[in-house]
Amino acid sequence: MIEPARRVIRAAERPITFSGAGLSAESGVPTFRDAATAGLWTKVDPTRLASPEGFADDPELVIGWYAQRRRRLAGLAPNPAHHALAARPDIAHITQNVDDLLERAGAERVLHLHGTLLEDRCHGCSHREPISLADPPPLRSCPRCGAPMRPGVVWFGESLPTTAWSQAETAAAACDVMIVIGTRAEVYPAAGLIDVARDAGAAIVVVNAEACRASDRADHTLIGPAGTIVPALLA
Ligand code: BJW
Repeated sequence: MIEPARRVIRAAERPITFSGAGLSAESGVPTFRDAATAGLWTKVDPTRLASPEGFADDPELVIGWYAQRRRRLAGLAPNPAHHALAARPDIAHITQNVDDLLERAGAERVLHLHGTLLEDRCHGCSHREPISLADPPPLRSCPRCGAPMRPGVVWFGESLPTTAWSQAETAAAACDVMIVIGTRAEVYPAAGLIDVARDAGAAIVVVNAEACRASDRADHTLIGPAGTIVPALLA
């Protein structure tokens, strides 16, 4: 089943990827919604931990949860899917992931739609600071305005980073193949990029451990682990 998709990708002039948590799952990063693999949202309430309201209610709880995730990420490594993608500098990457595993594998063109765990930003002003994953900071105040600092990620109800979003929309509208990897494609507006690419005439290739909403919009769906399928697809 992989050969037709491989041919489409080989012939592409402007291939891009759109990825989610499943890309990093084999590196040991938990996904969000997988019951079988204890996705994050199956254990904790996203409205308490990944929303401005949750942060206002209990900032210590939120900062502590992100500190655990950051320390865990510090000890992880890119998997064969990240390496295969990074080995293709002609492919641009749009990711919902807040990890840096694509970059650690050597990928240079990566747009992060949901921010990054590698920096904090002020909850009140535009101040940003890089942080250490291995030694994440405790709850603290912004040195500029005094509001609390929080992880530089996008929570529910928050806008996506303007530059990354507009570059992603442009890339999706201009690509001729979009490889969708490891996402249930349920979170918007990010998931809408699949429609942007498809409506512009791009072929959609989905690599996912299960059938998902993206499969309905795909020309080729490959069900299985990204760490095995992506290297074979790009070989
Ligand atoms: C494997 C595998 C392996 C496993 N190999 N595969 C319509 C339009 C616009 C917005 C909305 C809308 N409807 C609703 C909304 C609001 C909301 C939303 O989309 N909600 C839905 C849940 C319904 N969206 C928002 O709030 C967004 N902001 C927004 O809309 O702003 C506009 C606005 C602003 C102000 C006022 C009014 C409007 C923001 C969304 C932010 C999402 N944030 C999170 C958390 C990031 C921080 C953190 O990490 O803590 O981002 S939530 C979480 O979901 C995270 C992810 O990036 C995102 C997507 O998850 P993903 O990657 O798809 O993971 P999973 O677990 O769902 O799927 C993994 C898949 O991989 C599974 O299928 C597995 O089977 C597979 N897999 N192992 C291959 N080895």
